[in-house]
Amino acid sequence: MKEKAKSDGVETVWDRFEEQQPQCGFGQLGLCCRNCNMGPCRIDPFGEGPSKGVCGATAGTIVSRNLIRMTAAGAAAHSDHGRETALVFKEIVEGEVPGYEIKDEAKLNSIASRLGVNTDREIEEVAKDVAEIALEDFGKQDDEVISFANAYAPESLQQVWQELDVAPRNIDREVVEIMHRTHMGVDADPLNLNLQGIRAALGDGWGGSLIGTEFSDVMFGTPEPVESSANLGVLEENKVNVITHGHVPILSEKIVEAAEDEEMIELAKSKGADGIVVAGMCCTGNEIIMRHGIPTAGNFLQQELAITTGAVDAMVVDYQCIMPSLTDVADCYHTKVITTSEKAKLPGAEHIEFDPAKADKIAKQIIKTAIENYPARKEEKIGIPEEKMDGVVGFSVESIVDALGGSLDPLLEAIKEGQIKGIAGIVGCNNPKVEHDEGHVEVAKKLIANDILVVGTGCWSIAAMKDGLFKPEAAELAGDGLQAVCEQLEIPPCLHMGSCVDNTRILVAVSAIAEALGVEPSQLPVAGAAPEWMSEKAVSIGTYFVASGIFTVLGTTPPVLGSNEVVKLLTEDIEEVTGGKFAVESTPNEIADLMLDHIASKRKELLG
Ligand code: BF8
Ligand code: SF4
Repeated sequence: MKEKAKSDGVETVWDRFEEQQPQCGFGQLGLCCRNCNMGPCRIDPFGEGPSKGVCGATAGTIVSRNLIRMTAAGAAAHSDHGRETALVFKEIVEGEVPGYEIKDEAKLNSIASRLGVNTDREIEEVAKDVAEIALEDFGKQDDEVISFANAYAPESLQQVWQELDVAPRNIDREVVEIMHRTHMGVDADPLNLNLQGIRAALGDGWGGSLIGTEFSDVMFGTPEPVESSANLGVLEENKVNVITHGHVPILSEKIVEAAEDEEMIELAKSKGADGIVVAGMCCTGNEIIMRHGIPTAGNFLQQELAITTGAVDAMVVDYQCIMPSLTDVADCYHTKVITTSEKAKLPGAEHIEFDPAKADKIAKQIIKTAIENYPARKEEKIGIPEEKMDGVVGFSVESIVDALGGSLDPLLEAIKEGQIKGIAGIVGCNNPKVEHDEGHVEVAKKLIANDILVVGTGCWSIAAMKDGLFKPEAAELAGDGLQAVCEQLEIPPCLHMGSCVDNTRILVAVSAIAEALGVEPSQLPVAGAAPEWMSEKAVSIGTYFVASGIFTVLGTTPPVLGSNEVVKLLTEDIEEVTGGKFAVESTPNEIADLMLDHIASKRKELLG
């Protein structure tokens, strides 16, 4: 597809990445500060030029401020998504959004029970209280930990947060406080700055993202194993192809429904198409593949390539990870890029604003726009690759427990017996700094070969699926122990747990395992990795995992190397307090080795 792009005269992310070389060294090290207009200032990493900014800020201050601003943006993105989900949920209860419903009452009751809400009432009453508590977590002004973190995080973990004074008090407030503290002339202490970064990240993982996941399950159903397929080959030449790209299931769920509407299918046929294909991309793709088995066209680095097939009649986007280049690429074909969120408009795109109160009508309007664009295809530019891969997805914590026969015991037993040596979470993006998907796939393969059960989310999941790792037969690539477990349970050795907000499913799973064994999450033979991460959301994710006791390996270097103090804090000192820490390794082999070593040493400590 890269070659097709070239011959069609399309510039891609890889071309622009080349043009950016060499990238700015100060930026890479985190040593550039633009936080006030006495600057911009930069610190000489070699100690020959300035060691302080105009205001006197040191490398440690500048690196820390820059890093936690990344965390703030990531936490904000996730949590704003979570808020949107909670607001629609509240509107369901108030009867303002007729297109949505409470689909999974059992899940709602389980959330309510965790929150201490009385479930012995009409479901609407329960829902009202749960929605109120969630929205309070975004707005309350006291210093108590947010209710969701309090309800979901293990007691021992919360104690650590209290001791460090990093328990999140309000999901939004922690983000605002980062912006305040990093303003010129406020917090200059690297440790203090990073602690606030941790607090905001915890507000994301145990707050905003968690609310996003839980409420989406209630409204759209908790995922269960379902077969589907992934890669650009899921597009069909003779059908209207609609790609839904972005993050929020509130829109993509409705797109899926509208495309199944008889009236829409008839309209597509009247334009000469055989039907309508909806395919996902990035995390909104993960949301609809997990819940409905809707195929996924690709992950982050494939968004431009999808349009390059010449067969995408509309690419519908909401927000996050949407490249502004999409409209340039679309200009070379007939594709309509349709923006839907007031928060995320693209010059050159058609804007059809989504409003949950008129969800069905707007979703149909979007599908109709795609259908009407079908006859505009440029025949000579159509070229859909054949590649697609099948697999089983849909592994929520609930469905994993079901697959295990109703309790975690068989998994714990397999870990104790050594059939499964440990559990690894692989998450995150694509990044042109890494060969597309190679980090994701190779790390996963090495881990399963060593009897590590792999779970993951985000663009990792799509990479793994395209490589066949979600097929039950992929168990053949696993070590003997893991293979036997997979065959017995009829599951693949790598489990798709959802979108990036659904990393909270991993937090919940790890907490449940730790509680079942009566230990801290940090004592478990568990490790995480983000081999190809690029987004600020990934910074927040990595931080909340480390602050929840999980050893986390990054495959691309975060901009912190300009301060030894900060590097030591994140890769060594933090382990003494939270039990988790970061490491950075660039090759998949080394990433997997670090995880294997960590898991082996935790096994030894835990099981002898
Ligand atoms: O939230 S993994 S590139 S799509 S940021 Fe984006 Fe990264 Fe993909 Fe989903 Ni997550
Ligand atoms: Fe320079 Fe300090 Fe202003 Fe940053 S805050 S730009 S280091 S003077």
